[in-house]
Amino acid sequence: MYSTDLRTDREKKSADQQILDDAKLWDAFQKRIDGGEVIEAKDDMPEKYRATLLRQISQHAHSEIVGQLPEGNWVTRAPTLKRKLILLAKIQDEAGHGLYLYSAAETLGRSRDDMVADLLSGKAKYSTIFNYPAPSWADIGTIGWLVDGAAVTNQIPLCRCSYGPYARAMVRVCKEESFHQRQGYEIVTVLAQGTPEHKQLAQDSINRYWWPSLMMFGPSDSASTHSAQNMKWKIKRHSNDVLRQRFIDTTVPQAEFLGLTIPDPDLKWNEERGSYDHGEIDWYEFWAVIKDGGICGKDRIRARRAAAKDGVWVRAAAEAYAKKQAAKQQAA
Ligand code: FAQ
Repeated sequence: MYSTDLRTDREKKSADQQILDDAKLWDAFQKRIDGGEVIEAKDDMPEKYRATLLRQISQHAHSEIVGQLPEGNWVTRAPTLKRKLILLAKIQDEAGHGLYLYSAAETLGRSRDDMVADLLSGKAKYSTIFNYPAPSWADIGTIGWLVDGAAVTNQIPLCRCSYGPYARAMVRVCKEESFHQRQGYEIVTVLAQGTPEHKQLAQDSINRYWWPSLMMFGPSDSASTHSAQNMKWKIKRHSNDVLRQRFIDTTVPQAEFLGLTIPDPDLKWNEERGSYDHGEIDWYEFWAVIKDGGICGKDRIRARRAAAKDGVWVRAAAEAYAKKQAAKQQAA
């Protein structure tokens, strides 16, 4: 008899209808996913699917862009001209990955300017790995070998992600990341086969980067908030722990081949599982780097803000040029 619901019967009916319509949409959508269909930008999709994709793809794009910074610091100090050229090409690839990913994210209805604004304000996340310093040349090898290696392990399944624009962007990204992984391993190989001092540089770098690389796969499955739903929607094809284990199993023999040690005293081959057992990841450190930016977080954001400010005239010039070209074409 008494109610605080002030809606008219007609309004109530339309709200109930909306819930029914949403349920029908969700049901039909899940059937499409279960049937292996690819979802395209103009298709109907639940708002949560759109939002979680936008979140993941924009974080991924930011990671590619911020990821250029530790390597960028080494361009002027690369030991030879050949190394400098390879490093420059790799960094350019990462910029390209950022651009494909921002474009894929834009198909979900948010502008690149808005996404970048979130990065610059510190609101948006990017991979924790790029908040660690790269103080030696060996780190450039290790970033290629371990960081790109972890990235490509995580990203190959994304080529089969249910959202078409993201999946298609990932195909080229993965080809390039595989090349990055190999060039990194080659740098580490040269160091490992050099003088004892060279080998020590490589070992110190693995000691720095091993655990942060494992953290790139995200929290353990029991602490992952998005995994269950995103696997149901086939955005993710495997859980964080499954991919992390795949990376460990591939990488440990590569380190052994070079006579380098993985800094994990609990690492040992488990015959029964056909896989390596490993030590506990320091999740306190992981969440602290996400929350406070770790050692380099403030520098990374400062560098991106400076780039945005210094690049204003470049963007204005590019826009003016594009307008001039369009006007010329129209006149012709
Ligand atoms: N860092 O529920 P989950 C690269 C956050 S590209 C920071 O498990 P999800 C190329 C997560 O966002 C590297 N935050 O989340 C390169 C969520 O927070 P939210 C980047 C992290 O999405 C190489 C919360 O924790 N790759 O390296 C991290 O299901 C060399 C709960 O986590 C990608 O982005 C982290 N490590 O799984 C460039 C790949 N982990 O948003 C230059 C695509 C988790 O609720 C040089 N992304 N969080 O506030 C993915 O596959 C997924 O998003 C995961 C996380 C696996 C990263």
